[in-house]
Amino acid sequence: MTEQTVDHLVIGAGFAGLCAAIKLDEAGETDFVVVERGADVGGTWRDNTYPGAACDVPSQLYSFSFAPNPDWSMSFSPQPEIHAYIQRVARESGTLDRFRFETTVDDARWDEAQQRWVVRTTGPAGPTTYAARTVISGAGGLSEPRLPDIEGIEGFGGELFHSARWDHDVDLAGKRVAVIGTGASAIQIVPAIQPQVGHLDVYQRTAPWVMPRHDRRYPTIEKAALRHVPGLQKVYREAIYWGRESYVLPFTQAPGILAPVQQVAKRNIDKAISDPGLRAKVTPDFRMGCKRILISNAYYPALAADNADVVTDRITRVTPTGIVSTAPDGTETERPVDVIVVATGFHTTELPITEHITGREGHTLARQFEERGMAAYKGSTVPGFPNLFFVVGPNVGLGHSSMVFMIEAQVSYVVDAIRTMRTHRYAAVEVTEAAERAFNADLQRRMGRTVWSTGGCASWYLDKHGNNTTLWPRATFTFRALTRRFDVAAYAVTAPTPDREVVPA
Ligand code: N01
Repeated sequence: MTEQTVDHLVIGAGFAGLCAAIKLDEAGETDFVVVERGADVGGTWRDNTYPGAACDVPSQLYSFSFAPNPDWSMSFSPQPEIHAYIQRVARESGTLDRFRFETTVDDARWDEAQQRWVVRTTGPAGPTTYAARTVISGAGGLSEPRLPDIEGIEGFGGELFHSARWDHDVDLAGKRVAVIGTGASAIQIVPAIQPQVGHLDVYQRTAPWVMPRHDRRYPTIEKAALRHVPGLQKVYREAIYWGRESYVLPFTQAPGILAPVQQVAKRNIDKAISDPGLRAKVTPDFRMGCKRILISNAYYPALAADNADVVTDRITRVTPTGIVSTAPDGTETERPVDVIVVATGFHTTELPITEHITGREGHTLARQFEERGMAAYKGSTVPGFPNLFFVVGPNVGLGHSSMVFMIEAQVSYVVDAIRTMRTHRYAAVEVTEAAERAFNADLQRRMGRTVWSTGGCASWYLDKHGNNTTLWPRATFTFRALTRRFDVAAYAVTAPTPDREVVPA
């Protein structure tokens, strides 16, 4: 067992963890480690290698503001390019020497006497225990695949894998393939594999709204201009940012405004699908925006292809050789299948890392979230868990814009907290119950008017109590304003005096 003392321990090396590492380093907080269970940086963009994987937010915005990239090939870049971008930014940041790959966090426990987190990890060199002043979790909400609980699925005799764990050794050519799910991942997978498979069954529980994808390849001359014309990339970024931000009002206050946009999505169906039965099947029965709005020009044509079927009957069980579904009248149909692709999403409303984090009062954060609901102050801090910061914590997700923007805002809050702690020699900062409750009461009050609550759908945005614990219900610039400075008044602080006296902030 190795023991090591560090100032800061960052969990995860995706956009969030990497941003934290870079900004800590820039702030002179160089004594940190980043522990990452994968073998490389990239997080979700390392894990999601499925055919057709690409970002549905334009790359000029879905990238770090401090690391613009004039070389994006497309306005919506494919996954390999995004992963390569993250790798390059990591390499050029000079922080990689502090990344510990293939290292999992087994347990993080607050030690009140030491005023430090004791974090046990397992990595290639065996177990290590870190004593860290702060823990910054960039473990993300889309890291743990959610497998559907379907009778018999373990006994399936063919190949079966989750969209985020694509098995590239499986050759789909000519095979009978089933895709379960019709979310953001599935609608990219379906058109990418449909031309090569023998037969494709798409199991749809809820039809999504799918808008045309206005993608384009950047010509060489435009890339050269983006590289050489001062400020041009910033202009692109700002234009995309404000275009996206125009969705905030309809999403959060006036969902009716999206009615004409919904018509565009309907036309997208009618243009690609002539069969009225299939058109009806894929037309959503909830208001646009209630679930993530998807974009694709190829999804509906793929569903309309001769070798594809959309199955809307409920899946009742999986047999060793097929999938059995049941029609509303009780009729069962078994469809034979060689490969099942499970595109059923992630454990988003539980934040799996919280099972491994034990706070000041001796219980896990998962238990606290289970009892009180998943909530944090500004998506970042939780009472009972001093010096623990989230990047992409509760209610920081977006339905319309770039998560990288939110990540940068949140990291600036965390770094300012650490700066404040150093300046005032605080050993610990812990958000007060009152501040956290007031923040979330206001947030949930705002949720009442949003399309996510009123749009007539069931989505992973909502927890089992019907509370939206995942999305940010205001403008992203408001989030940035709220996180620009660490507001120590919302925190109880502990000074590093021998008697660990709590100092009112
Ligand atoms: O997962 P999802 P995803 N039986 O949870 C269905 C991000 N992302 O991996 O709608 C049958 O959205 C489920 O049905 P229903 C993005 O934030 C970003 O596609 O719940 N079906 C749904 O159709 C996104 O939101 C990009 O009724 C079952 C699907 O599976 C998030 O990742 C690209 C089922 C799950 O959809 C997750 O997307 C891709 C069951 N038991 C993903 N359980 C970008 O481009 C679930 N389903 C940035």
